[in-house]
Amino acid sequence: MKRFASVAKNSGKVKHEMVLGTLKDLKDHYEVMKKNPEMEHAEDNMVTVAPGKSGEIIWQFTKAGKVDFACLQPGHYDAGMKGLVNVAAK
Ligand SMILES: [Cu+2]
Repeated sequence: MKRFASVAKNSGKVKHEMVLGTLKDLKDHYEVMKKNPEMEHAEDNMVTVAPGKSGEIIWQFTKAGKVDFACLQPGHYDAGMKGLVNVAAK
């Protein structure tokens, strides 16, 4: 259905990531990240981006609706690094 390609550019000074998922999955993962801040990710629904670098997520959505995303680096989610991808029906 909807193919989503997102290039995330990190122009900051610290590592960020973009993770797509349900709010519950994001929050669960965030708790794990707080205990393991050096976690590296290779899953398709997430990308970790070092300072000055770019990363990409390519994702196939199967239904219309809103899908959450967030940066799960410790402290970042709490600082408001989150948002919604709006998947259109057509
Ligand atoms: Cu971040």
